[in-house]
Amino acid sequence: MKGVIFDLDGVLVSTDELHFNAWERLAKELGINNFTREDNERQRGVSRMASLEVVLEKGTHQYTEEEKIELADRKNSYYVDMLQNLDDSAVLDGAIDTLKMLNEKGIKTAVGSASKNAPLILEKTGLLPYIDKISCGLDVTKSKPDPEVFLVAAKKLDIVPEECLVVEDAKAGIEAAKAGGMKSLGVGPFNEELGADYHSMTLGTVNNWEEILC
Ligand code: B16
Ligand code: MG
Repeated sequence: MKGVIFDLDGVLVSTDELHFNAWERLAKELGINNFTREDNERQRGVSRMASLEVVLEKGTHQYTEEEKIELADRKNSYYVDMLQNLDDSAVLDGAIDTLKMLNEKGIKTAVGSASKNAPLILEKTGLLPYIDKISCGLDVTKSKPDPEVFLVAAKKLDIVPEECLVVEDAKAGIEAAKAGGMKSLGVGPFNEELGADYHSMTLGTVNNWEEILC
């Protein structure tokens, strides 16, 4: 492998709780008082507009496209406010050591994230110096499971997809990696169910990097 493309939320950092709080606040404002963590689980790795649909499904009101954009913007403003206090405590187990190991081996690193806030999150958590390129929600029009965000990352790294490994915590992300012709490593609580080529609970518990990177 010449490059490793990391999904951001759930792989390198955890901002799940902040997403949950921001969506829950919006839901309450819309009179939806039963937005749960299970609903939030379905928003993992999916785009902002698709995440909004998960919230709106819980209510009965029909919104126009314009109204939906306002609602998504409102949730994002709550989320971005919370991101101002983000620091390196949000970095997940093994992330820094893995990035350092790859940097030392001369393997290029990129982020491939659905989030339009990826650059801010990387800056706030101190991960920016370890990342060669960022491909995020600002670069693409199609969200995972479409491979676009990972193909853009590979292109920015100037590496063919077949020489890139994708690390993901969401099923849609693993499907996107496969659709893009890339090998995948699944991490997180559902790592065994994601259908990835390799899996591990966290980046810190991977014990076969030699095999994965060959
Ligand atoms: P934003 P990832 C994803 O990040 C989150 O997992 C998902 O919950 C969120 O809806 C999506 O980013 C878009 O984020 O609203 O900040 O643009 O896992 O792809 O790094
Ligand atoms: Mg993720």
